[in-house]
Amino acid sequence: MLIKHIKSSTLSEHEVTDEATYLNRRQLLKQFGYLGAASLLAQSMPAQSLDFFSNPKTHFQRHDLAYQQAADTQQVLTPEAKIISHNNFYEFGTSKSDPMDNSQTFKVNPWQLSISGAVDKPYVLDYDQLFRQFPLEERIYRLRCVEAWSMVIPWLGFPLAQLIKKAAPTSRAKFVAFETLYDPKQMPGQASRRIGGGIDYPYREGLRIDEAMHPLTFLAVGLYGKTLPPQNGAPIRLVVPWKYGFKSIKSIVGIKLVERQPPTTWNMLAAHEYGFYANVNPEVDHPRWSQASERRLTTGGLLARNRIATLPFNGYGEEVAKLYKNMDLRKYF
Ligand SMILES: Nc1nc2c(c(=O)[nH]1)N[C@H]1C(S)=C(S)[C@@H](COP(=O)(O)O)O[C@H]1N2
Ligand SMILES: [Mo]
Repeated sequence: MLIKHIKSSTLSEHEVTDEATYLNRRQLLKQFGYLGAASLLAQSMPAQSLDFFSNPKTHFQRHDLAYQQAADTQQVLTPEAKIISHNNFYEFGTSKSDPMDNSQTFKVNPWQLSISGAVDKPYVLDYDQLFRQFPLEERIYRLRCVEAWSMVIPWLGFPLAQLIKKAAPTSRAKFVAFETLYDPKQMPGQASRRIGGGIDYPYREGLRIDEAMHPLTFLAVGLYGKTLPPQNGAPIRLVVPWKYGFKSIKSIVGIKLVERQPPTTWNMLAAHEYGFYANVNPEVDHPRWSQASERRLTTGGLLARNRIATLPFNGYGEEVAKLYKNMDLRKYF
């Protein structure tokens, strides 16, 4: 198999790549470029840390933009332990610890992701192809949940645009519809409305085609240099950094190019609270709470409860505000 999949539940302390080591590795990558850094790392890192960074077969690419962005804004990466234990993945239960607790036997291999609909060349990717079909990059993105907490996460993956282009979309492709795996035997939240928060599964999401093709829109197959743990959406999940986290659908099996705006899970559940667009917007409050600020989950201790101002489009406005130029963002929230 291409990448060793370490189950987070079975990890002992020394096996977890700590954030300091991780940052050093990023430093190395920056100084020497990927190839030089990779060979250095292969010699200096303990065997259990061998992963995307040190495996020449994974085509990992340095992504200067991401590093630049992190340095400029002085973002502190959220510790890996937090990212993999504080999750929203209602298929495995509605409390923050449920996804980690209930997903460790979730089978991600074999997997099939189909790309279909208004395209000339529909295709299917199997598990190995998810990691090999497109060059992998690292992107450090802020993730802002609609519940007003946020993290800074180093993802590994590739732009959604590459996957879509390969399918040769037709002129009828105006939106993209995404679907999570439906497997109630593996996902207790799909087997019980009580456990699954009353959602009508499979979980569904959607983007306008120009949003989907935007270079920031990302499909992640890893985080912190390793394959995704199940609770974060293994083996492949969407990441749209300027939108509320619920748009970033996990464990995707279907991507369909469609003519009309597709139904989306949270909008179906409560249309007055969750819009189709769901762009992060400090000026448009959720009916039940303010969106003006957020709790940034960073280091432990006091900083873990850091309250910071929420930025329009989650701080990515320079890149994406133009997509919504003539739209009333109060109406299209
Ligand atoms: N299939 C599916 N995808 C999902 C969710 C979910 O419940 N089911 N929750 C969403 C929400 S509300 C958020 S904030 C992010 C959380 O991603 P993370 O757990 O990796 O931080 O996943 C999103 N994707
Ligand atoms: Mo969320």
